[in-house]
Amino acid sequence: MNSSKVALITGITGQDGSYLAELLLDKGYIVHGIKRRSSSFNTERIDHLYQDPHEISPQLILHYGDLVDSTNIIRLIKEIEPDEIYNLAAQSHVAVSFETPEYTANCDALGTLRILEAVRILNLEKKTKIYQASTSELYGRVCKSPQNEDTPFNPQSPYGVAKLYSYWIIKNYRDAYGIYACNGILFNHESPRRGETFVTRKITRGLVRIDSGIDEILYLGNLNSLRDWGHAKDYVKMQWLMLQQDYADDYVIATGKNKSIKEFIELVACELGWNRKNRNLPAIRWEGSGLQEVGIRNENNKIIIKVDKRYFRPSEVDSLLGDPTKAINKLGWRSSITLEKLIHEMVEFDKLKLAKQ
Ligand code: NDP
Ligand code: GDR
Repeated sequence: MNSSKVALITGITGQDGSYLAELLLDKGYIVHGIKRRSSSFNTERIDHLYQDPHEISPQLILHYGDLVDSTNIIRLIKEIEPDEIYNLAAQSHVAVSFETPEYTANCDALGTLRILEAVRILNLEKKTKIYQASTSELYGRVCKSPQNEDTPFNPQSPYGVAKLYSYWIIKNYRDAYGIYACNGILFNHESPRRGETFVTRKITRGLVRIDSGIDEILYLGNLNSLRDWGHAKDYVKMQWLMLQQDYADDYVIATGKNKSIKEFIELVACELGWNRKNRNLPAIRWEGSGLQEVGIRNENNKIIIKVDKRYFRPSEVDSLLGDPTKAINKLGWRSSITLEKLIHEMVEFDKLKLAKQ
C-alpha cells in the first residue's frame, strides 16, 4: 500500500512552486501541479523534475488548469483528493495588477474561493489542508514598523486588495467550516528563478549585461522604496511547516531587515567587483533626483542607471519590514540565507545564462 502524502500545488511553474515541488518530492510526497496552457513552454523552472507520465507511479503529475475555471478546479480536486493544497497561483506582479485589475481579482481573490468551495462541495473539509500565499502587500502604506500578524492592513494596489480578499476568506472558511487553512504572510523573496520583470532579477540580469558590454543603461522606477528580501528556497520550507502543526494559523515570514532598491543595486555592483580598484569609493554614485536621478559607475564614470517614469506605480508601497517572531517561536523557522549570498547566487546564475546564449 502506498502511504505517501498527496499534495496539489497551484502555480507549480512559478518561482515558489518549483522550489516547493522539489522540497515535497524530497519528502516522498506524490506531487500534483496545475499548469496553464500557453502558446510556448512555461515549465522551464520544473523541467528538471519532469517525469514521464507513462512511468509506473510517477511522483510528479502535471495537469492543465486555471484558477479562473471552477469546473476545472473542482474536477482536479475530486480526482486528486489531496492531503495538502498549496495555493501559489496568482497574477503576482503588483505593477501589472494596475493594468489588469479585473483579471487579477478573478485569479488572486476568487481563485482562492474556488479552491475552498471545491473542498467543501467534495466534503474534504476534514482531510485537505490549505496553504494560502498571502503577502506583505496587504500592509501597503504602513502605519507601524516592523509589521507583524497584528499590524492593520492598508493595501495599495489591485493585487494587494485581491490578496486581502483571499486572506479573509481563508480565515472565514477556517472559522466557519473548520477547514485547516493558513495564510503565510510572506515578505519579498527572490532567487535565480525570480521572474525577470521583478526588480531584484531585473537588476542582477541588467547589471550582468552591462558588465559584459551588451547593454549600456538599465531603466528602473522608484529607487527609494525599501523591501525585506529573503530567499525563496528558505521560504517554501515554512509553507510546508505551516501545514504540519496541530492547528491552523497565520504567520509573517520575513528576514527582519530591509534595504532600498539603491542599496540593492550597490550590493550587486560590489558583487560584480566594480569597486575593486578603489575600495574607499562606492561602486556606484548617485546624482540628481526624481526622474533626473542617475546611477554612475564610479570605476569609469559611465551612467548605467536611469529612472523611467513608466515603471512608477499609481500608488506605491514605500517601506516594508517584517517581524517574524511568531514563526521563529512557534514554527522554529528562521531565514538562513543572507542577502549577500542571495545576490551572489543570482549574479552567478545570470552570468552563466548569458554565457550560454
Ligand atoms: P510567480 O509569478 O513566479 O508564479 C505564479 C504562478 O502562478 C505561475 O506558475 C503562474 O503560471 C501561475 N498562475 C498565474 N495565473 C494563474 C491562473 N489564472 N491559474 C493558474 N495558475 C496561474 O510567483 P511566485 O512564485 O513569486 O509567488 C508565488 C505566490 O506567492 C503568488 O501567489 C504570489 O502572489 C505570492 N507571493 C510572492 C512573494 C514573492 O516575493 N515572491 C511574496 C508574497 C506572496 P505561469 O507560469 O503560466 O505564468
Ligand atoms: P513587489 O516587487 O512590488 O514588492 O511585489 P517588485 O520587485 O516588482 O518591486 C519592488 C519595488 O521595486 C520598485 N521598482 C521596480 N519594480 C519593478 N518590478 N521594476 C522596476 O523597474 C522597478 N524600479 C523600481 C517597485 O516600485 C517596488 O517598490 C513582489 C511580488 O512578488 C508580489 O507578488 C509579492 O506579494 C510582494 O513582492 C511581497
